[in-house]
Amino acid sequence: MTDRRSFLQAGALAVGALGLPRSARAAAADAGPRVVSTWDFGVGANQVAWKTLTAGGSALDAVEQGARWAESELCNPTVGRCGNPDRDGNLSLDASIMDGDGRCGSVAALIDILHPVSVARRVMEQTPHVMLVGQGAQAFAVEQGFPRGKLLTPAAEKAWRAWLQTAEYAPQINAERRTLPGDSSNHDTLGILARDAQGRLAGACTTSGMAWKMQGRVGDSPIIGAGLYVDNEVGAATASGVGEEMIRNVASFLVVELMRQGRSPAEACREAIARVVRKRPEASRTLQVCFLAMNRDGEVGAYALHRGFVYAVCDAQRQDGLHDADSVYRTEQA
Ligand code: SD4
Repeated sequence: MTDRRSFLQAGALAVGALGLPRSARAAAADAGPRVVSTWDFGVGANQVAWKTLTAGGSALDAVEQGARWAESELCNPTVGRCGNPDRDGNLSLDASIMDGDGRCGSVAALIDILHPVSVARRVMEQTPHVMLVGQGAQAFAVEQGFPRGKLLTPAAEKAWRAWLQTAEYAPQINAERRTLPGDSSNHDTLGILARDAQGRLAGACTTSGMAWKMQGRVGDSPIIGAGLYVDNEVGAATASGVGEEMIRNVASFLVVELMRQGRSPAEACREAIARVVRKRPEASRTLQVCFLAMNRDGEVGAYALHRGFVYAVCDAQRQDGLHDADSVYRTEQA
């Protein structure tokens, strides 16, 4: 039952989120190809994706290439080969990929394979399934010709040993901004969304998950609808931050559905963040959750719980755009 207080709250959010009519926004948006990614390293991922698009690749090819760049080229403590391990010292990777026709694939808790996003694409293209996990995902990857090898870097192992001193699991807001060596960064998932010249959409999401997670823990990034969702009719959304909150709210699907109902990408992301707050108001003070969305017209929006979430936008005008997302809590807490 809706009590008066929650009704008023919901009403206030709805009115605040009405924004521009869809047609006006569509006119404002440039209908050309565009790639958007989470965090500042998204600039590099976007540029790789952009090269793929301008060379005639599809949106799907573009997001895969952008994500692969983040998984290997970038030394990032929460994506790919440089990721921090779980509390037992295992580096396990999660990734998903989806196109606007609803085709999707994902892998979770994948160990010793460098490119989870490409394995996710193979799951999508070569199997009757959507998601493979753990040993099964690894066996499939090896069968598909992906090399297997230890990925944990000496720096990540050192950070893990340092963490073992206290063994306290406490995700930090915007830890990706701490770039000091040996630092125990926590949030750094790459979510990447692309729109190609034909107007097709695709997205990918790749991560090593939360540092020091329990063995077997799966976050939002490989869960279709939580960390990533794409629909050519409407738009695409991806997420970064503490994945449990995205899973609870099926958040990327929610963002796309809000856009379907007429919200702009920014309004949809803001409403999804409002749901996270309503569901767990106390927890939301100490956790970071971030959404990034692009509608089918190429209009981009983002919103976060806490200040500090940045996202990268790349198109024909500018390949290195970086923007601050608006947030519920305005002061930087980390
Ligand atoms: C997860 N959402 O596994 C990921 C972590 C993350 O930026 O986004 N870090 O919960």
